[in-house]
Amino acid sequence: MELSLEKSKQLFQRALQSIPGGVNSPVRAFRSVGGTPVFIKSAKGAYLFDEDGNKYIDYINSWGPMILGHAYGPVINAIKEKVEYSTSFGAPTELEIEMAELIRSMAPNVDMIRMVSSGTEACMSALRLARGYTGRNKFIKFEGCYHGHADAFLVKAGSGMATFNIQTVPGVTGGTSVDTLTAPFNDLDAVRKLVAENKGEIAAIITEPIVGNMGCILPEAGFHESLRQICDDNGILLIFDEVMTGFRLAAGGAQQRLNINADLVTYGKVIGGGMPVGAFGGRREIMEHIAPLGNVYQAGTLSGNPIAMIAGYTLLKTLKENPAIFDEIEAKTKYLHEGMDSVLRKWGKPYVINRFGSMFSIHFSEKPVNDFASAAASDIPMFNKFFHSMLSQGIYLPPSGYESWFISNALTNADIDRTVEAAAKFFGV
Ligand code: HOZ
Repeated sequence: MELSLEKSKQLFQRALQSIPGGVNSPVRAFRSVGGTPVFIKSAKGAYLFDEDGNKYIDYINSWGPMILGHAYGPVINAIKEKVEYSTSFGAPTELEIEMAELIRSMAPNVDMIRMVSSGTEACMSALRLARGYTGRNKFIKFEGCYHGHADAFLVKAGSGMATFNIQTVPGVTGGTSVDTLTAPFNDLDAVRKLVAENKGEIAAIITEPIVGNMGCILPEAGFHESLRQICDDNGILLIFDEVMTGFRLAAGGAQQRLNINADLVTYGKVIGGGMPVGAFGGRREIMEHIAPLGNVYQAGTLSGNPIAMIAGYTLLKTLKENPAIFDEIEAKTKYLHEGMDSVLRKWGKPYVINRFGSMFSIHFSEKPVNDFASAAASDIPMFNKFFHSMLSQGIYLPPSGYESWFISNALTNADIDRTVEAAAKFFGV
């Protein structure tokens, strides 16, 4: 079936005149999968509706935050009520305290938390804090992990950097990236080697505990436990980037699911219920180095913005009060996994499904996909064909083989059945 995308095509042509690449974030331009990006008009529950009136089952969910589906009633009503009081003050509010207290009550090992406006800001600020606290400059990140677009992180990064095969970013100076050390995800020997070669110089190891920016990639048994130990033995801070996993995998995020305490943790879009929010938090003695208590400077007029706070607060409170949601959403993801598995097995060619909680991805690969090299070796052109077939059948997957799918609890088993049928049609089984 060919979708009618006339309006999207017109809008894209118009967008190209005034917005670089026609989009405000590269992956959504569809350049790697090809074709015209779909322009979205509205969304409700598990569905997206585009400008041409097409309906899609959504497996992106705004890259994570729509855990309870789009336009979730209590979040929308809370925003409507709050907006009457003005949209920004640049001054403290009681709601920010309530938000901080709520996050502390849910996330392990977070004594204090500072709000920012995006995951990028959260990771950038957490790294600055780790450097300021330890008095060291270098840090280790993993190949294919994406921690936002701050200069220091744009080395061997995943997400759009991987999608567009960008090796070095013009504008990021050698001086900025010289302190960024990289290791393959799941490769403890590489981490130990870097730590030994840079003894006493490494401020932090930052990782996505479950990676979502090279597809969904899982840690091997003992990986995070060993990272924790290496950090403890060497005075290095462990930073968990929970922009995707926080409050999605469990009330206490990946820290709770993996039973690992990070020293600092970063959050993003989830804690704004889809509004532009980020945060970084951790142990009191570290967080007390942030200005105005300490000299590690970090600031923002829109930090703790009341509309973003009420949206996030309402979502997180719902998740805290209804922990069964995490089981339900995981059961749905498992159901999707089983359905896709049965289709792909009949197809008979190599594939790998990775799943953790409500994160999921399919790589067309003969070998296990557990790091960037194995993700990059998968058949990306095959993914691109799969993406377009699914899109034309009303299933909206991430427009890149280097992104995780995110499942919402608004999704029904009937939606999943429809998704699996669409896949079966593509694979001819
Ligand atoms: N970097 C995001 C996914 N990892 C995509 C952001 C977007 O295009 O909205």
